[in-house]
Amino acid sequence: LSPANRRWILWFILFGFAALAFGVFQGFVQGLNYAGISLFTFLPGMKTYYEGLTAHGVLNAFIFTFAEANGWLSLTTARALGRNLNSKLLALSFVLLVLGTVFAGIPIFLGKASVLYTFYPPLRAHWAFYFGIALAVVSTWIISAAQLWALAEWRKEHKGERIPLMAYVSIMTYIMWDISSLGAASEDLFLLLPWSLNLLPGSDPLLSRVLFWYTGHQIVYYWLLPAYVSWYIFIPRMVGGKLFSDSLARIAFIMFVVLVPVGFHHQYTDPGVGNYYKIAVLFLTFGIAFPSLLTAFSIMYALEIGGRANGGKGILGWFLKLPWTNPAVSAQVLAMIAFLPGGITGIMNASYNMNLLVHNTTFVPGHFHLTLGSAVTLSYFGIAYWLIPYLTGRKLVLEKIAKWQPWVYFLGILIFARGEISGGILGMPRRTALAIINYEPLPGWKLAGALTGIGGTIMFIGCVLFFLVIFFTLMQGKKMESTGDLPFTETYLGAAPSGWQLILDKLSYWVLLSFILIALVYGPFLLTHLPPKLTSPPFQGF
Ligand code: HAS
Repeated sequence: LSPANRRWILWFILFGFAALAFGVFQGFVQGLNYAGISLFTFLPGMKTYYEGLTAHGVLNAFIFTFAEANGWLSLTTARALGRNLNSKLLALSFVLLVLGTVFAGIPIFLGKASVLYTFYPPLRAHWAFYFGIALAVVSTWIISAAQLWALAEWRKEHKGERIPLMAYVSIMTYIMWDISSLGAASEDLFLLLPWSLNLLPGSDPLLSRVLFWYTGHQIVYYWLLPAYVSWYIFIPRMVGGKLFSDSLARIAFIMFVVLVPVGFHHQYTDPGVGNYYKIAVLFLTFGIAFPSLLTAFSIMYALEIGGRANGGKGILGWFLKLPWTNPAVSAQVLAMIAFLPGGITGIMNASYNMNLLVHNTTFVPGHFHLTLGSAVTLSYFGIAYWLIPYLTGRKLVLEKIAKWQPWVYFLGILIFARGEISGGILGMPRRTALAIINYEPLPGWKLAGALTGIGGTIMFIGCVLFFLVIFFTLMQGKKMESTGDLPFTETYLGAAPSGWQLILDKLSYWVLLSFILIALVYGPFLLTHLPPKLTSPPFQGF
């Protein structure tokens, strides 16, 4: 890795964690809200509940995830292809992400963009907010361009060879995101930004929501797949095992690229969306859960191979023999375990009649803190425990704290999610400042809210411990003589040089298939809803 590549990748990783650090303070306050404790105005600059919730969502769901994916998957692509990514593109992408964060962040902290991370019109934010979000998305596209450029160069020198698996999964993640981000990006650039500048007479809330959720479901896989890259490519080796099958891993990533049009499942209760769309995405959503089931099989098998190699016996004895004292492993295996109920609650959300019960309740944040808040965030904690030493050449310090940190966070998330999920089933509303409004709680809400507050506090402590370890590693970690190579895995069934598997590497086929499916699901809607009906006045003008 060239010094310039290494530098920009490190900056991405650190910037992402800095965004997470700011965001989790807001998250802590949001968790306490459900326990009836109002600290909304306690944090500097925060005046309302919705300001804090917007800051929490934007910093943790967008900036943290974009920065980590940009850095992490640039590294895996560069190493797998044996060539650096274009450093100027990495630098440009980083600068745009920082500028995007500043542009989006300032209006949030000034109370001029309390529109939450879903920014539904007719709620209207300051134009700088929409501009900042656009810059952040463009920064991800630049990384994708850098990856594809490196792949094109690699292909010239490796005619007829299979794309190395580590590069394949990293590049497919970004291809999936390129296709998926088009909805919210066009909403932002063509509808909301000009509207916020008074260049358009009004907004079209229905069309905007549809464009947002077209991206809004797939963004969850842009958050998740970098963790899958680590689970597929690094965890098997770290636990002493091997990945089962190269092709099975490729097939899982292809499914994420093809099954893009599922966003309408966020709109089952939306009266403006017809039944055709709701039924179509119901089946497609069950389809897109399937590659995660493939992943569960592949990774569990790799863990079992490792556990047995370490002397584990019996049906589950191998599980205890995993290298639990290595925080890079324990954080990620705990992330996987949290993802089991995270996935189950996702499938419950996707089931139409169940969704009617839980939509807009705390069940939904319960689900996404088990997925984004655990599967993804805990995985990044685990990755950081070896990646920061690798990138900086400094040995990890405070190792005892690092060993306990994933467990503290994991315990927190279990209690938090138990509160949110049970409260949600009992109708406890999400996005509501329960601590300050006058309401009569339904039976069960008090216990659910208290568990949410307690779990959220423990999660927050888990985050603080992580930041302590990383901060002191950067400041005081002993310089190592060599950092070695990335610890990536071997596969039992490797990439066959010929046969049917070759089709898996024809990336353009899968992109084409994805666009056909998108046209079938979204085409009829767009044909009947374009041009936009810009008749809705802003709810909150500037
Ligand atoms: Fe979701 C809402 C459906 C996955 C995030 N989701 C959200 C929102 C977010 C989010 C942020 O259908 C709220 C948006 C908002 O603000 O309104 N989601 C799904 C489905 C899946 C799913 C079907 N979601 C995710 C992931 C996320 C995420 C991943 C973030 C990273 N979600 C929905 C729906 C809604 C929704 C509706 C709308 C709800 C509403 O009404 O508002 C699936 O992809 C999940 C598949 C996952 C699995 C689990 C596989 C397990 C694995 C671990 C293996 C374990 C091992 C270790 C190896 C099937 C891979 C085990 C060892 C042992 C010894 C046991």
